[in-house]
Amino acid sequence: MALGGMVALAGSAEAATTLGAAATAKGRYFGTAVANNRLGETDYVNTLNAEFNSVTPENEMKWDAVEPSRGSFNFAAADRIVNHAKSRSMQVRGHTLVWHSQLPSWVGSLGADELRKAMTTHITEVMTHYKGQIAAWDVVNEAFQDGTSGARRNSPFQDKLGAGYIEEAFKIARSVDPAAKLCYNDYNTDGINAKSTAVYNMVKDFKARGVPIDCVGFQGHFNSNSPVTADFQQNLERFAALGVDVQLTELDIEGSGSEQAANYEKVVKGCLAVSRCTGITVWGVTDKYSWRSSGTPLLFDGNYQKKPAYTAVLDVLNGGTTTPPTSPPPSTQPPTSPPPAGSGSCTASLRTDSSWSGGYNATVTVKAGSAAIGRWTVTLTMPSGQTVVSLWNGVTSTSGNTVTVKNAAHNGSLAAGASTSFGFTANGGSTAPAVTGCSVS
Ligand code: 9MR
Repeated sequence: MALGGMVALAGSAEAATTLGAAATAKGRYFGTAVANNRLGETDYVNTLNAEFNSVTPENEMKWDAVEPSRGSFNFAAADRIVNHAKSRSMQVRGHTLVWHSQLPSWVGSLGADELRKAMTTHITEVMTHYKGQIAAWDVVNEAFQDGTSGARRNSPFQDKLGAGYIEEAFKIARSVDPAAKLCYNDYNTDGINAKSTAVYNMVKDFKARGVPIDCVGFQGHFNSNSPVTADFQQNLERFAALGVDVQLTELDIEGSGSEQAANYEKVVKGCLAVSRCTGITVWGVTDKYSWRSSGTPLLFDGNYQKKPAYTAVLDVLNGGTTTPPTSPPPSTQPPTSPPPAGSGSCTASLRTDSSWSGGYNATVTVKAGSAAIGRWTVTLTMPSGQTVVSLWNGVTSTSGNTVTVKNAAHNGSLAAGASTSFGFTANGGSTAPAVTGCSVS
């Protein structure tokens, strides 16, 4: 991947002057959604070329654009974007192969057998056309419902092929272009909540059964109703711990001025702190052409002027205000001489981060006593009927209503007085469990 801009020397420190170059220096890409019909506008193209090193066609690779009628493919608009990207050595994210929206009506009217054939043909034709040119594909987009059910969204695919359509799509995709990273992409999954936990459980199941999946896209469409939450980074971490890359795929944050800048800063810092967060894509170059233009959610205003949010993002990427990564490598460095196993003490406390009828997410903070510790074990007594459905940054076992959580490989060693945390999602009630013990055995 080539640089999307110049690297300049600022004073004695080397600071990149464009988003693409700054992200590259951090081992990431910085991309934008691109609309084919804007490629004739000079300011648009100049900004795109100067600042970004990855593009996602905003609409041009969707089913209605590339296969408006069965078996008749039209790649002209998407090709123009891909060719532009290639000519500037930018990478391309493919968006998207299987989605309930922007789906031509002929697809929805097929019976199950024909729909399966049509899905197979669609994935095969589109991925073959772009084989070798796409860094990552959003193979399946937005397959889960909003809200607390954790259920799959109704769509022709879900309703006629069953939930297995998702893994069918990923398997076909792998066979067509084995070099492309295969992503699941969704929105309202940017924090720890019932929907993101449902996606998490699907990805975990895919990894356990060898269903090919390489990455999860978090769209990142934020506004006051859907704010950047404190557990944003933690959510990325729990997915990364499953062994997939994570990417911010459609980032935009409504607002203006320093408040918008602060939100962008949080999100970009969150990505930089997670080593498997491989890149960020904002959902458009300029506020002028945003899908929600009135919310002015992007980094350049309608006159292509850099907004405070732009400066905040560039500064974070340049490391000016960034804290070092916390995961991985481990957030707490092992002490230089490891404490003997079983020595020291710890305490644990639990807080509920969010809850809904029938479940909740919680974080447990584990703190070492006055001596360093090398490992820890926390016990929780669950209210009857509750089960832990996913847990991150710890290793769990259950016996009756006692859940025992031991440290993960990276967070057992704590200096005296230092703390770490693990998180989990429970179903079957929303009453918090009791923390019944913390030991270093
Ligand atoms: O930005 C896209 C807009 O131009 C289209 O009209 C819209 C139609 O569905 O899709 C927008 O992009 C969506 C993306 O493909 C998937 N996630 C949500 C995005 C914003 O709606």
